[in-house]
Amino acid sequence: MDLRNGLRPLGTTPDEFQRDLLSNLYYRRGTTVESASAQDAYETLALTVRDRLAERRARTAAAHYESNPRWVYYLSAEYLLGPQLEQNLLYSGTTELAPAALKTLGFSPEEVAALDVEPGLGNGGLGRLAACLLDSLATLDIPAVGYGIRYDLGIFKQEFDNGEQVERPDDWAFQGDPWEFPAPDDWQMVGFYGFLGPEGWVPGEVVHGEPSHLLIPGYGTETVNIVRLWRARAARASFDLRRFSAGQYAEAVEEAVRAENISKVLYPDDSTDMGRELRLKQQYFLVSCSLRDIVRRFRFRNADWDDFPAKTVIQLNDTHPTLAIPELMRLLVDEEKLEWEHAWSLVRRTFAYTCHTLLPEALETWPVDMLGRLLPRHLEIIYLINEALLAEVRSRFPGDLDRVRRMSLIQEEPQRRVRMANLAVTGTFAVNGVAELHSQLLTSTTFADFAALWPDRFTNVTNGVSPRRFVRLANPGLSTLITSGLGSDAWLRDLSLLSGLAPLADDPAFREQWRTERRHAKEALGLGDPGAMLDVMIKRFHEYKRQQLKLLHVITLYHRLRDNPERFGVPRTVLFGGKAAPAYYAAKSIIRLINAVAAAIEADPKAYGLLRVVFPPNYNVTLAEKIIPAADLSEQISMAGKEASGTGNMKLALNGALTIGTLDGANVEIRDRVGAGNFFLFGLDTPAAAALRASDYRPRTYYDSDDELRAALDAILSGAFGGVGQEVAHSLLDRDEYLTLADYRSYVDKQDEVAAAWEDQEHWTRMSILNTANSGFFSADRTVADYLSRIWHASPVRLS
Ligand code: B1H
Repeated sequence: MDLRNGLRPLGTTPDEFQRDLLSNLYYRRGTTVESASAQDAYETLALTVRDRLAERRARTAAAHYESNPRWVYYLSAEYLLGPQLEQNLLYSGTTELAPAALKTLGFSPEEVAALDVEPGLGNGGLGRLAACLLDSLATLDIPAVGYGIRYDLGIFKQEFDNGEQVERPDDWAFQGDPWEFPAPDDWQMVGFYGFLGPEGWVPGEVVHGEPSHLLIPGYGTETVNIVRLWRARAARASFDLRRFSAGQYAEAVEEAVRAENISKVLYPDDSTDMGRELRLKQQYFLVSCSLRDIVRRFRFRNADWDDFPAKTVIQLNDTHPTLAIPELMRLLVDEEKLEWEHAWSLVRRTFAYTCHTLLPEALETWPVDMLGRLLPRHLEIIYLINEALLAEVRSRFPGDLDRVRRMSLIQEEPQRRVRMANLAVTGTFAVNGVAELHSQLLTSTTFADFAALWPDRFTNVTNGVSPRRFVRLANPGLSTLITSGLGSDAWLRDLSLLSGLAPLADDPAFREQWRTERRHAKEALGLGDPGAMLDVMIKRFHEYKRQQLKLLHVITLYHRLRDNPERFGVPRTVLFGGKAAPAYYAAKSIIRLINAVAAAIEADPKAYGLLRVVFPPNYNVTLAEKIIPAADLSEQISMAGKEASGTGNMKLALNGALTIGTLDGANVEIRDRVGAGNFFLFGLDTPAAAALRASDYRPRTYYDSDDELRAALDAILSGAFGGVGQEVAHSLLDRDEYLTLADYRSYVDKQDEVAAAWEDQEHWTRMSILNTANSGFFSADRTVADYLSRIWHASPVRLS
C-alpha cells in the first residue's frame, strides 16, 4: 500500500516501532537514550503514535478533498477530550508495541502514562459530549471538523483546604502538548469594537486567531478527523520597544496581553454567564475564526454560494456559538454582497442548534449595550432578524402582543438584553434536546411559542457516550469478558450487540467472572473497602443535582449505625466526585459539608468497616475512567424536570452499575431499556415536582414529620460536623428550591431496598449484567446516527 506521493506507511512490527521511537528520540526530541527523561520518553512515544495517525489523516484529507462531501462542522466552546495516549495507542493498533519499545528507553508504561495530561477544555457533560460525538463521527467515517478554543488554562484544578474547595490554575500545556499540530499560517483576523461608518463596520481592535489541531481517529477504521482549536494572538508585533527601553515593562506588552487574554482561560461556570465581556469576546472569537475557516474550506472545491447549505451543516453546541448566525449574515451581506433574503435563506439552511438545559437561569442573554459596543454590526443584524421574526409572529397570531414580547430576540425588562436561545431557534433549521423527556419539555415549556410557530423545527437526539473510552479503555477487564461472552469484539463498533449478554445473566459461571472483574476494578481504584458496595455520585455540583440529598442519606446511615451497629446491614463506601463553580457559594458549602461529614465518620471507630465517605479531589475524565468501572451504585437523583440528559448515568449503567434515580433526563430511557426491575426508581416525577413547587411548598412539614430527616438536619444545625454546613441546612429548611426534603423519605426507603438487593449477590450480579446488556442504545455512535438521519444528512466517505 502506498500513500500519495510515494510515501510508504509506517511499520507495524515491534522492530519498526522501536526504530521509529529511537529516531524520534534523536531527531525530534534531540536527545539520547542515556540522557532521556521520563518526559522525553512520553513525548517520544506520543510522537511515534501520532505519526501513525497522521499518516491516516493525510489519506483521510485526500479522500475528503476528492469527494467534495457535505461536511459536518461542530462548534463548541468546550471539549473534554480526556487523556490521549492510551486512546491513540488503541486506535492506532500500537498498544502492544509500546511497552517493549519504552523499555529500551528505560521507562515503564505506567510512569510514562502518568505524564499524559488531559486537556481540560470543558466544564462537564456538555464538553465531554462534544468529545464523544467527534469520536463517533470519525468512527462512522463522516467528514467532520470540530471547532473550539485552545484555552491556555483549562477547568481549574480542585484541591481541598480544610475541606473547602480551592481552585488552582490548570496550565495543562505547560510542558507543551505533543498531540497538537500548530498551523500558525492558517491564522484568521477577528475585529472587535469600533463603529459603523458609511462603508460598514470599522473595528477598533483586531486580534489574530491561530489554529492548531488534534487528531480524532475513528475506531476500527482508517478515518482520522480533526478538532481545530483557536488561540488568540496580538495582531501585529505589538511589543512596544520604546516603552520597554524606558523601563515600562508591563505597558510594553499591554496590547499583546489584552489580545491573548481572549483564549487565556475556560470560564468554569456551567450555569450562568459570568466573566461578562471577556466571555462574549471568546464566543465571537471562536465563531469568527471558525466561519472564515469553514468558508475557506468550502471554496477549495466550490464556487457558488447556493451550494453552501448542501455542502455544510454547522451544529451549535448550546448557545455559546450562536453569534455564528449574525456573523455568517455579515460575511454574506457585507463582504460577499448577497441580498439579505438570499443570505438569510442560506444561513437558515446551514445551522442547527442543540439545547442542553431546562434551567431558565442558564439561558444566555447579553446586555444590548455590551453587545452593541463590542459588535455594533452584529447587533444591527440581530435587530433586522428580529423585525422579520416579529412580523411573522404578528401575522400568524394577530393581536397577541404578549406572544410577541415573549418571542422577541430582545428582552426589554429589567434591562435590554439579547436572548441567545431565541436567536438560535430563529436562525436554524433544526433544534434538538438531548433526551426524550428534555426535548418534550423544551417544546412544551422553554420553546413552546416557537414550537407553535415552527413545529417541524424541533426534534430529539438522545445523548450517548463513547464505548471505546468508557468501556474498552476505562474497563479493560470487563471488556475482555464481554468480548469472550459475545464471541467477538464487534460490540465496540455496534453497541447494540451487547444484548447478546442477556442470556449469560442466567449463567452462574459467567456471573462469577463478572463479579471478579468488577472487584478487580474496585481494587484498582483503591478507595474504600473492596468488599463494600461502592455508591458513587460523580458530576458537577449543583443544587438541582441534589448532592445534598445524598448527604442527608449518608448522615441517616451514620445515625443508624451509631444507634444500632449490629443491625446496620450492608457496608458501603460512598464516593463523591465533582467541582463547583468558584462563585457558586451554595454548592461550595455542600462540598465543605461533605468533607466534614466524611471526616466525622472516618474518626468514629463505630463506622469502621461499615460506612465510609470518600471524596477524591479534582474529578475529571482521567479519574472518571477509574471510578466508573468500580461503581456498584449510580446516583442520578436530580429533581425531576431539571437534568437535560446526563451522560454519567449512561457510562455507569454500561459498566454494570445499578442506578438509583428519579424520572429525569435520560434516566427515563435507561430505565425503559434496562427494565424497571433492574433500576431503583424513587421520587416525584416532573409534573408532581412542578405542581408541588407551584403550590405553597413548606419544607418544614417534612422536617416536622420525619424523625430520621429531622435528626440528620439537627445534627448539621447543632454543629456535629465541626460546625460546618449550617447554611446548607437552613437553605433546605427555609426554601429547598429543589424539593430535597419532599423526596427524602422516598429516597431513603429506596436505598433500603438497594441494600437488601445487595445482600443477594447472585441477583445483584444478574441485574448488573442486564444493565450492561440493555444499554447498547447509549452509544454515541447511535447518537451520531440519529443526528445524521434527523439533522445532518451527511454520508460516510471511506478511505480506499
Ligand atoms: C449542560 C451546560 C452548560 N447543560 C453553560 N448546559 C455552561 C451550560 O460555561 N457555561 O456557561 C457550560 C455548560 N451543560 C449539560 O449537558 C446538561 O446539564 C447535562 O444534563 C447533559 O447531559 C450535558 C450534555 O448534553
